[in-house]
Amino acid sequence: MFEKILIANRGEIALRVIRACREMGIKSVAVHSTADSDAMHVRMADEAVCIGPPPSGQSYLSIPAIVSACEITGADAIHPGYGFLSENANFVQIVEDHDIAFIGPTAEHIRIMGDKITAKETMKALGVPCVPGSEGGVADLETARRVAAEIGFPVIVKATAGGGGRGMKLARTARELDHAFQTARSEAKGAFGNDEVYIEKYLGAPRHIEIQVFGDGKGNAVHLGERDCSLQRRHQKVLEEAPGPTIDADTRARIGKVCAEAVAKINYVGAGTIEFLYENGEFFFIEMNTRLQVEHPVTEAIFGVDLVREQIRVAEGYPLSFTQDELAINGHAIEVRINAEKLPTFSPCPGRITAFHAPGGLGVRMDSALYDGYKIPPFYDSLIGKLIVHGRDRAEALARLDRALGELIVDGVDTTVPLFHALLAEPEIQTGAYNIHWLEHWLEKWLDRGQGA
Ligand code: MV4
Repeated sequence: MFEKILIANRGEIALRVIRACREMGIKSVAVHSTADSDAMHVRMADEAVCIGPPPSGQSYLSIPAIVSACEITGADAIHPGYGFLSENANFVQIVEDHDIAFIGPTAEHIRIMGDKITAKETMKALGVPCVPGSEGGVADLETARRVAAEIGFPVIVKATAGGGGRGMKLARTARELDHAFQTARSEAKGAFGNDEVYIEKYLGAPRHIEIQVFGDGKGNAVHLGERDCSLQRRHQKVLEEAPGPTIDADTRARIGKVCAEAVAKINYVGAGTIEFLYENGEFFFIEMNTRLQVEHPVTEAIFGVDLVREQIRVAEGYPLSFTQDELAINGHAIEVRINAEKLPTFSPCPGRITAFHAPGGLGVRMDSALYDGYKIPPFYDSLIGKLIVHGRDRAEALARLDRALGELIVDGVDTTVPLFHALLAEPEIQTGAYNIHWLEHWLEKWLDRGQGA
């Protein structure tokens, strides 16, 4: 049994992990930069270690500093949260070489899924449906033209080292292919030091549906249904919901089984998310995330499970605490991400919080590291809270979200809250009739009308 876990993160996700530790009787260690001495995660943990100056490269991303903090405090394990070092295979390797447990998948699985070509080949071989495209990498223009001619335009050129929307170029016609291919390669070289690219058929109006999976590392795995994360702005998720408004029980069981079996076969350990584009009733794998995701609470709400507790348990070698048959969906959950940002530009808005009140009541969860008088530092992500609502059905969840947003008070900085009030009034949000492009189009109109200004 772990006695002490170090959380290599900050903000609301650090609190999320500290809370799970406390419920399990495990001591927690916070790490923080000098900019975060007054942060909530430092106050809430049992111990705290300062690991460096404000820039994350010298603190939350500093492997020597984090491993040293582990040794000094005698922590047995590290929980990486999301972002920062959570999907860094080298970090995982170093942690394990120091006899510290990493709460997450193996370095090998992180490496496989971090390279998008290898990830796709692996998933394809495991029977997961993928977007039609090149077999592996495309090294020259001639091959690019041949592949594109085979699958048909439009096509998208993607960097194997990319992911999450970075390093992609669209070619609508053959005329655009040469340019798309060359710029994708040179941008990939510049951004990732790796110019390998692959080509896929471009899907015009899909939804982003992701399947939550969980493995025990010993050939057993379950799925916890899907989340619809189609509402994004510049590849940043804005609102997520579970179950997906367009996914029925049969469809869920089918794709869920494929995903659970795939990760079981590779002895995957811990939480994972298999991302799909979903169009005309078909799933197409795009990427796998080997971490706990920001939006995990919507899955927790409808399944009534604690995913962080489960991550800690399987990292200790315990079996999964639920079987697939025991996992049943109860109601509907929606999360909105609240950012300290100024509309209409969404520019970060750090500063002093002069008043904070979190909403409450039945079916309301607010994960936030804010408090009255807290000063949001300018060095990190602008996410300041996640509001998660749970209702018996989607309509109840939507009404509850509007109610809870009305109770929320964040004074002193601008936030994205006004956006959500407006979004909830839209028929497409009320009915769930949106795809990955809907939000950007709606925002353009909404901001043009001077809203949120
Ligand atoms: C695509 C696509 C259309 N066709 N791949 C963007 C993020 C990365 N995870 C994959 N992305 C896309 N890949 C094919 N073959 C459209 C996108 C995409 C997108 C995907 C999910 C959510 C929002 C998006 C916004 C723009 C483009």
